[in-house]
Amino acid sequence: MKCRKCKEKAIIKLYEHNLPLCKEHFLEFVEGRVQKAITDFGMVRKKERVLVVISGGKDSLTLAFLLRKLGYKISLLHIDLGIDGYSEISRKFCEEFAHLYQLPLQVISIKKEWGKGIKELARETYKSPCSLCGLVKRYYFNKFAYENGFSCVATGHNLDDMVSALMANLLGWRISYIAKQTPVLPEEGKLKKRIKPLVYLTEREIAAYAFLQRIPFSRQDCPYAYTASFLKIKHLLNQLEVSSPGTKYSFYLGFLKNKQLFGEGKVTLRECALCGFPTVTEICSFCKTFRKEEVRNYAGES
Ligand code: Q46
Ligand code: ZN
Ligand code: ZN
Repeated sequence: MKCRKCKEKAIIKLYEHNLPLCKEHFLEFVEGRVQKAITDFGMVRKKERVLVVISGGKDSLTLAFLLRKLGYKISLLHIDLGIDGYSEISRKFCEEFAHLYQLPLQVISIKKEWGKGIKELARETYKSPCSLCGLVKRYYFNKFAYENGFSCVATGHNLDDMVSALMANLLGWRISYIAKQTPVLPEEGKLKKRIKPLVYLTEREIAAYAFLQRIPFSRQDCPYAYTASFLKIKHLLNQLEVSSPGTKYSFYLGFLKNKQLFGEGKVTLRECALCGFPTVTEICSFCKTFRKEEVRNYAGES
């Protein structure tokens, strides 16, 4: 198999594009896809400050690596979830990455903030670890970006993540969530812009890029990953992709062309009466979950 561009030995075939590439041209391809996504969707300009959220896994660390290589001004944020036997390793990879590439890293520790890890907090608040984790991460990313003058928050969601989330929401006809599966969610008041520059790349392409660039990343899975229903959808979509290469890519591009069918996913936001951050209700979900006493006092006063 020869590289389509230079006829040297190919190291990978991108089935969805029917494209064999050598190492040099594959690296160029990946970098080009990230820059194209940034340009196509007007994600960010080089002079703006980007907060890259990293978990220690391959997608978020590869995103940080790529944005740095492409010349964007980035800082890193890691949320230490306090999951014993998992979070220590994730954090170590984030710290090593920041040190290796000389990037500023901020760590928010849930145990330090709330005295307990996600597992214990989930039990106390009658939520599943994943729904609490999602709530906590979204709240802290946004708060940190807002309070520290970042223009946007970048996450490592790839094409497989976007397509499986889209599919899961389509199966449940959650229209407002469907509308939100876009590469950019615009800024709204204190809600910072969120961008997904890896949206044109598959998990396989990112893994190959990380391997070739020798990016050290954690290979462990979160102990709660098995509970996420979209993983089953990811698996089904992968089977479909084997028989019909390019299905995921064309499905997602088709969504972007037709997304107006699902409305704009816009809701009227106001500021939380307790913390001041955006919410659709009087008090945000974060405060309802973590500031129960203040919520009771507020309800008593009003
Ligand atoms: S980290 Fe958090 Fe995931 Fe672990 S607890 Fe669930 S949501 S599975 S991306
Ligand atoms: Zn080549
Ligand atoms: Zn609040």
